[in-house]
Amino acid sequence: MSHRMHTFLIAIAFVLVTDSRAFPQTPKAGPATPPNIVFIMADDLGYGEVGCFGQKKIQTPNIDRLAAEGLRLTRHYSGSAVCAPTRCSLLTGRHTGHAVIRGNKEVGGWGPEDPEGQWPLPASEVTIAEVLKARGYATGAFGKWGLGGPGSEGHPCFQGFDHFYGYLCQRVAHNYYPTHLWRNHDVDVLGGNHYFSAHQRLKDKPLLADGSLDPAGFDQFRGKDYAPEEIITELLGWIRAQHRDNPDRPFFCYYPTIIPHVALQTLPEWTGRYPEDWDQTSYLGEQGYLPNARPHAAYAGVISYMDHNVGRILDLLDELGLTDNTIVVFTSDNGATYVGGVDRAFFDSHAGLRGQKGNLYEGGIRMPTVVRWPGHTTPGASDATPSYHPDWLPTLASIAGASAPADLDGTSLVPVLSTTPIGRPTTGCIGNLRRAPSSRPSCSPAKTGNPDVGSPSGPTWRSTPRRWSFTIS
Ligand SMILES: [Ca+2]
Repeated sequence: MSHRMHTFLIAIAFVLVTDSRAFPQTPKAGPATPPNIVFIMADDLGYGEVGCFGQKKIQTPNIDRLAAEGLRLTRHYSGSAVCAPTRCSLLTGRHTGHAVIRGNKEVGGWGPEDPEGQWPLPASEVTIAEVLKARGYATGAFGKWGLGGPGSEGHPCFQGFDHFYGYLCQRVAHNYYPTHLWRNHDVDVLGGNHYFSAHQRLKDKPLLADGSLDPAGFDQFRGKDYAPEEIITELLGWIRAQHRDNPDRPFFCYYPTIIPHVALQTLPEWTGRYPEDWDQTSYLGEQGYLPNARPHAAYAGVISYMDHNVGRILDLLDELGLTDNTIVVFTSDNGATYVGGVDRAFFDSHAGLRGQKGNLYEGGIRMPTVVRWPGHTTPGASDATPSYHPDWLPTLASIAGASAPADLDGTSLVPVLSTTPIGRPTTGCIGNLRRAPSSRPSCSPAKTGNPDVGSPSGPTWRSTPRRWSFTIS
């Protein structure tokens, strides 16, 4: 075993395997006025894809600002290596050995008339939103839900959120120009868009008469109403309304943006910020999702647009005088993708870490994470304490002075945020579990096509009746 692999495996063992029973989550006396909480989660953003985590090509000045004013967590891990189980782990404080959503299990279908949604989060689960709502918080979610479709018990409005706007269904979120989004239980029609599949190919490169590329040949993969812009507009309006109508009531704003998850559908003004010579060839859809005339520039552009939206939130907090009493967290849900025209090597998307989305190697699960908590985090600091998404429920409950369920897997990071070392227990798991709790979990190398998944030298699974955990081979 190489030294690098050995180091990696130790890290996996240390981080991924936690047992909260050694750390009961005793509610703590909270402050008289709990802080507002803005929790931003990117979608498929790699560890090295923002400037403050080493990115050289993609401009992310606002996330970098957040890091300069806050704390970087340099060994913070996602709840899973794909979308839905990460969201479940994050919101319920349980790792994928205990969490009820363990894979992107679909409900409905891929056609425009098929029902939307993924396997719903059961009503019995307690989410961060429910914990904070019980403490008096206003709660809003904006972006990609993925834990239950329309009318299901997993719907965000049945899981503690007063207000939801965005995509309920992850499949629909493959298209940045959907025919509709959801506002609470109601369809919000995006009248400027017409339905088209987010999974298409161009047989031939579209050319002009002189043989040069015809950019208009890619226009069929765009609409007029750009969902990420609709979502950030709703979010900013909601924060503004909270401040106007309930200035003494703290809020929890959960922003699981769809960016930079493919399809590559970037606003032209953001693609145009990056060099023409980055893209000698177009992406015609060979690896799924949608073609793009300038895939490198589009990928960098959409991340910079996401960063711009982070900046709009920070600017609004400044404008409303809320910055000093608002904790802002930025993280991602899993590593960068390997499909849809994304070039991880070009961007060094994982800062040299092995693996990618869908992997349980570092590239799949170590997340670029920043926390700004004025008066607590040290500006410009970083901390390498292993931590992961299930830690956020007990952390935010502690900060808010709210009561959290006792049987969580996460551990409060409040000491870490104040740069105080904590010891961590050493059992638990992060998994990419695609099956029901009663069946054997799988990393499904055949499905992902990733040679790193389930390789002989990688983590393997061991099961007990209510518990899954890594063993290290
Ligand atoms: Ca994702």
